Amino acid sequence: MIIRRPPEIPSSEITPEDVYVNRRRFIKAAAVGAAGLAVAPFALRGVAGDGVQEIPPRFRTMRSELDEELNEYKDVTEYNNFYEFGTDKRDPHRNSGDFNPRPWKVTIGGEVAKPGDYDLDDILSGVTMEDRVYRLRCVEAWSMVIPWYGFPLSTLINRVEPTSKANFIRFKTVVRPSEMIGQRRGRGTLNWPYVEGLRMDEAMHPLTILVTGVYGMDLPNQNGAPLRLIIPWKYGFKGLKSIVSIDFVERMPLNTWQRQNSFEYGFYANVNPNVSHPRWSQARERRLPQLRKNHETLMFNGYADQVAHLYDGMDLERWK
Ligand SMILES: Nc1nc2c(c(=O)[nH]1)N[C@H]1C(S)=C(S)[C@@H](COP(=O)(O)O)O[C@H]1N2
Ligand SMILES: [Mo]
Repeated sequence: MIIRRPPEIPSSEITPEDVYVNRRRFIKAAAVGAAGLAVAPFALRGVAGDGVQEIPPRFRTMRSELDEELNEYKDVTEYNNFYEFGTDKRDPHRNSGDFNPRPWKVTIGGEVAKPGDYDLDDILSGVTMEDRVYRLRCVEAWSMVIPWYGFPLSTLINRVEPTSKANFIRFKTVVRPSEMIGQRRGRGTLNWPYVEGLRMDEAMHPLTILVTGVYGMDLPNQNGAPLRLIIPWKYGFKGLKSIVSIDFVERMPLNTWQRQNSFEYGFYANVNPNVSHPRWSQARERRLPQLRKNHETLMFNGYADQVAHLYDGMDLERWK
């Protein structure tokens, strides 16, 4: 996002069309077979390449609420933004193998009755995990449909009992230059730690989730293991990864991309097809694995009915 290139996708990020077309054609052809055989194409879309698990069967028929197909596990886990591991879309998958997300603690502080260093296992004990299929719309104008595995952020907020002064929440990503090549001296692209923030009503909204998995399995390192945030009506950069601290604060915190370039990025970052990025239009998006902007971008990324009221009376061009 900081690299000044023409707005279209750089050629280095584009998988040759024939690769995708052939793969898709193959999957389609296989899928018309008998019901029993329909398992086979799905397994092909699984994690077999990584050699560990198979995608759980419930994802075979899962679609988004707008009846969209899920993106393949491979798209979700090999095309990432996680600048701590490098700025190329393939870097996080390639460079995050040495990162160790267990054990993990999250420091919760600021305006709460129950601050402390919480063990992740303790945070997760007693919460009900669920699959949530959301569109992820990156500010760079590409998108995916992803089955996250997580729980509402509000569950954790209620547990730590914010005070009446808690108007916003500030989140931080871990800093571990020894395991994160992008954080090493001289490689600097951003100021670390990566920080993000939400207004309390946004944080409490039932669509806002803390995520520990994708496709029902633990998050791979490149997707923000072991705990990350997802706010589906906002640009992807609000969903910070590998969270180590959550602070309840009175004033609106500064977030990484706003600090980096406040002309281009704001605090709210609500998906809005009517407000262009200074360097490109946000009216359309490229749904991976497509090469062209083949989808219209929807207001609030398609979640307007649920969230538009949060911004009643706000000038969305000013509060971008
Ligand atoms: N700590 C951290 N979190 C981050 C980023 C990052 O560079 N560092 N990139 C953001 C951006 S721009 C996007 S689009 C999403 C991508 O999430 P995904 O790779 O799981 O699809 O993560 C967000 N969270
Ligand atoms: Mo993004």
